[in-house]
Amino acid sequence: MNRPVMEGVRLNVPAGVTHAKLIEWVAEMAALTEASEVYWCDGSTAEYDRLCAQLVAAGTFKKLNPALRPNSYLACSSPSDVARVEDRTFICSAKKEDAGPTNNWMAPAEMRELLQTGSSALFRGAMKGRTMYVVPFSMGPLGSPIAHIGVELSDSPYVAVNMKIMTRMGRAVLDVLGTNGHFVPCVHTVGAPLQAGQKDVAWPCNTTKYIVHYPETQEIWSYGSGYGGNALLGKKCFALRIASNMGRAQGWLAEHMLILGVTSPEGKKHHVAAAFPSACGKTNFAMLIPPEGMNGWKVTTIGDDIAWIKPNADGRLYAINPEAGYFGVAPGTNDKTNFNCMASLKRDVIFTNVALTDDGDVWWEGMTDEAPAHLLDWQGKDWTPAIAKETGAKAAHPNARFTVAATNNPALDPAWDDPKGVAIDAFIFGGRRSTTVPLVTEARDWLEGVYMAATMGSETTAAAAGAQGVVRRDPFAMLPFIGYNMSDYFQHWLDMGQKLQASGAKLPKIFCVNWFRKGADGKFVWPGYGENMRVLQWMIERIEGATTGVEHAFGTTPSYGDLNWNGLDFTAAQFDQVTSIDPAAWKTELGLHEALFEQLAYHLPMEMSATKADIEARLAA
Ligand code: SAT
Ligand code: MN
Repeated sequence: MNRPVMEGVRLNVPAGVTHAKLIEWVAEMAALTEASEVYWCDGSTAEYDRLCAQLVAAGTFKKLNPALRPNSYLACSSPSDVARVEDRTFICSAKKEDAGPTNNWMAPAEMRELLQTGSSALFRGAMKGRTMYVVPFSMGPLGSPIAHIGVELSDSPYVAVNMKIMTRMGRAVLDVLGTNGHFVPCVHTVGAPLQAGQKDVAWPCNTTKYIVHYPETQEIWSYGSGYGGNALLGKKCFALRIASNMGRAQGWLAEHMLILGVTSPEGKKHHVAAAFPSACGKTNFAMLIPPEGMNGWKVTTIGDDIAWIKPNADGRLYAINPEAGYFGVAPGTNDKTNFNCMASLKRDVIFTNVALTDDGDVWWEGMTDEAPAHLLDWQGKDWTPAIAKETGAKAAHPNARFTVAATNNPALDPAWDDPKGVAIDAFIFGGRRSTTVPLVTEARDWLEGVYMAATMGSETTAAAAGAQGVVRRDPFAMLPFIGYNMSDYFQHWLDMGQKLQASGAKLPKIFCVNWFRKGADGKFVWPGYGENMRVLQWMIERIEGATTGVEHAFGTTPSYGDLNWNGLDFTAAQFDQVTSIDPAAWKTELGLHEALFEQLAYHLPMEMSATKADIEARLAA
């Protein structure tokens, strides 16, 4: 059924789509953005192939050598559009206090004027000369009681094909929506309208960028970027920023966490959810292969980036992965750091900002010990090891990414798509810290765990635009992703714990880890990757009540003899280097906790300062 709108653009509503509110919104957005065409994605493979071919013709994609990397593509972005833009990300709640001091805020009416209603509003005419893709998607298994639906309107076919991999996308979602199902409206434009006859560029975007969320009306508006979380709006914008608001209102958690299953040699299975900031190894941890010497242990992946966690009737917390694919960091990924990931990337991949080899395959720093003799770097320039040595030029951008379906992962957990989710036994929180924070600490109770997560610090990475390697507080690894006031978020975690405890359920244990302590030589002391299984085993044994640890000022840590060292030569002295507690460093650290609490004073739960006082008293004793 074709229904004309004012400007004469056909809406091309597919037969059988009867959701009046959806159709009305699409019409309104087509009129506002002056898109030249409207196309509804059905999510089929034929459509994916067609759009990819179109992206190849437009110069956005290069098709990789099908003999080396079947059904795969490389996209290289504009150098000004390579990562999330946190300083351009806004939470436009009605009240500023509800966005809190860690989010950028603007009054909704003011933002709407700028984007939508003003005479020179940015979205006005923003899609001129472009097709508006209607991308219906489900975050979580289609029809699951934990899942939620969104519809993204985007003028980027790159976004449409990435959404096909990253979410359950297409016609089936519209069928679940029916005539009046609830969906989160997400509007995205690269902000590069084309005048009649104007030739397009390979990666259209705008130097002005806005990533905007209206929590009260659950809307997302994204302008000017085509990259990652700025543009694939199901991910950070919906599944974290908007969903954290939904979770707060409805009594559940939307977290920046991987979910993995871990099976012991005896066949007993546990599930853990682990929060680390972007580009700190969530994907590697979620696909971990236990080292030799730990035969019989097995890790399976439920998710690698985001967890939606809801209390079940049995009193336990159940988690689903709302996504259907991985948008992971390529540099540093190799057969040793993440064998399962490399296996996942053998085919059916969209690579963004990695380097192109002369035989039409991809390469990135760390993929092989030796770099190819010649490459085209992520900006299409000649690259050789000699040039790199001289200029420091990277072949792949440090935030280069792959987009691949979860079903490509050989370690995929059989329950990854289970609408009911998996019961969580433990939460892990970890930052990237070259000093101070020990390898692993177990919280003595829920409150102590919430304190650990809330005060977590991490060195910044290339996943966000801006300075790298700077320690900043990144509570729950959610600093860029909490869609409301952070103090209220801490309170929500405390309330959830209290409610679960009141129901008589056994709460998940909470652990804090740090794989990144460095020695005097500036090198990581802990070998990491597969060896993290040793820490995971200790956690499982703690959950089972099968091992001990040593209590200290902040919690409980294993002593050297508590970890399984079978097959690894790691001395007690090295162990001391990654677990030692330096009182002076901790004094400084607690000062940083205090600075965070001062910043978050409005609504900060009293328990936070009280827990800090307890730690200080224990440290002084
Ligand atoms: O937000 S992205 O999906 O671009 C990557 C990340 O920061 O985890
Ligand atoms: Mn992430």
